[in-house]
Amino acid sequence: MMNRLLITGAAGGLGKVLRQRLAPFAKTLRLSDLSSLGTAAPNEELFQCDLSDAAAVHEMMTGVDAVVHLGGISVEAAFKPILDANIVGVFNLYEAARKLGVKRIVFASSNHVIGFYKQTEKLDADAPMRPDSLYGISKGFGELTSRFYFDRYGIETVCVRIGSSFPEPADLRMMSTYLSYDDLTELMRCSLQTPNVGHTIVYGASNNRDSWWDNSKAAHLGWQPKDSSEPFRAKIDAQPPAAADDPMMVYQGGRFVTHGPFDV
Ligand code: NAI
Ligand code: 15L
Repeated sequence: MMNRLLITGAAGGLGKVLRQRLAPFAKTLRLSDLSSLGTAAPNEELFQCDLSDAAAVHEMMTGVDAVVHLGGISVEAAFKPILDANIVGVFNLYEAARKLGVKRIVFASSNHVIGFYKQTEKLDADAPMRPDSLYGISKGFGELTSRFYFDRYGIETVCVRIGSSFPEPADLRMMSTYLSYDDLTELMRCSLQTPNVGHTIVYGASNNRDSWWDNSKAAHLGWQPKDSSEPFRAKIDAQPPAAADDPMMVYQGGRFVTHGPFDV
């Protein structure tokens, strides 16, 4: 078992889930966020900071064995907050990892790095990025940064292109992108514990019937999703149908392709 695992973005939706579920895999969880993290349990250390603050990020990373990096802006937004949280934030994280010798990071990337592909296309890890938003661009920056820090410094990263990880799918698109919390947890465990992951890109989706993503190039992780969106199909089918040309029905990133532009 590792000594200390850092989870950034621990006050967020997935952070709250993984705070509970990753506890068995480390003696100590260090939890970080810009927002309040509540009260520390006996196995927890809390560290509130802004990812854009390099000195604070260095302190946050001190004494850590591995990181699950969830922190940052998680939807489309104006460029400045995305620049600070997701671009400067990821750079600060990797620089701290380099200086402190942290050797494994699991990066919460997003399907929005490939969101401008049509839903008729099947993608694997080698598909060129086609971001659908400034948010998607920032996740692409994170993936490229992690690639560089592996090639140059040997810091291993699993980039998880998370689909839609919520208690249940909200619409027809999410029937393809849904990632259950159980499958997410197991994917995080595999990403943290598999030896020699190098630099891996994996799509984070459950075993959904109408998936667009092929994870054969991440087979070495040994991750086999067990859930699927099928139990929710009747509920989603009961929703009023969207028009065939609604971006939700056309693009892998759904309506993210239409957001913005925003003022800086
Ligand atoms: P969330 O928005 O609920 O959580 C993100 C957390 O990051 C928040 O608690 C926020 O306070 C924190 N944060 C934002 N800016 C920060 C900054 N400058 N410094 C420190 N902390 C900051 O998002 P969620 O759904 O929990 O997602 C977690 C990660 O997974 C995000 O990176 C998101 O982009 C990614 N992701 C999530 C998906 C999902 O379906 N939930 C899908 C694809 C990617
Ligand atoms: C994401 O990247 C977002 O963080 C999440 O809120 C959802 O919008 C998800 O993608 C999705 O595509 O459903």
